[in-house]
Amino acid sequence: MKFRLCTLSLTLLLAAACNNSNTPATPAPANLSALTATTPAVPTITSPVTAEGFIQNWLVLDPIAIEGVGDHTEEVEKPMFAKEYFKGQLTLIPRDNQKVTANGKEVTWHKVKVDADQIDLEQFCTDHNTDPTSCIFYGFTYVIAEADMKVKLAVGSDDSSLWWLNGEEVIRDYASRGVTADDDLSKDVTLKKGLNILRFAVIQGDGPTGACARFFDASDKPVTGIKVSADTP
Ligand SMILES: [Ca+2]
Repeated sequence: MKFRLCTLSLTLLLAAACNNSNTPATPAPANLSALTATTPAVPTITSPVTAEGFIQNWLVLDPIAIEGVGDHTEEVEKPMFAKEYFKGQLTLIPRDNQKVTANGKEVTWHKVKVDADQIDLEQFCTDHNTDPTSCIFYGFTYVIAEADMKVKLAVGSDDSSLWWLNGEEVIRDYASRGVTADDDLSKDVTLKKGLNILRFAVIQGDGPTGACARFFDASDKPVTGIKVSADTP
């Protein structure tokens, strides 16, 4: 071990010696940057979920057009979910009316308050004069819990969808389907006391499109004691 450390030190010294003396220090590795990333503040404007636990408050990005949507299969859509369409796609803390450039086109985040259990993304496109076909939607909401709790995320989507809780992928389903509540259930995940962040991506082919989400507790009952928010402080 000592020898390896010495070798490492020597390598670093040689690298420093070879470096131009005016060159700034090497930037910190990406994992260190992540550790120092700003923690989002807890929103002051919050809303309850429905009596059945459904989340009604979201920030949704205008649809990003994608080519090749047809079969909602892993083979076709895995690369579509993997692609980076806009900077900070999975780390950005969006706010209402914020604009980002995705695939070279300006798109906007919109605050959405749904009346029913699901977000109607086709209606969302009508409301904002965008095209709800062959596209991918990104959504975001804060989930505020009063205590740590072990839960499962339950979602429905039209069509395929991918969901992240606090940066961790928890559900991915390739499917051509309408929105049905609880079509997909995550493994046990933890809602932390305080602020949590839930994100989704939905790939839409044609026709209707939408999504819904709620949490189930350890007794398989909908979690209703949480607050949600689409109001970034
Ligand atoms: Ca559809």
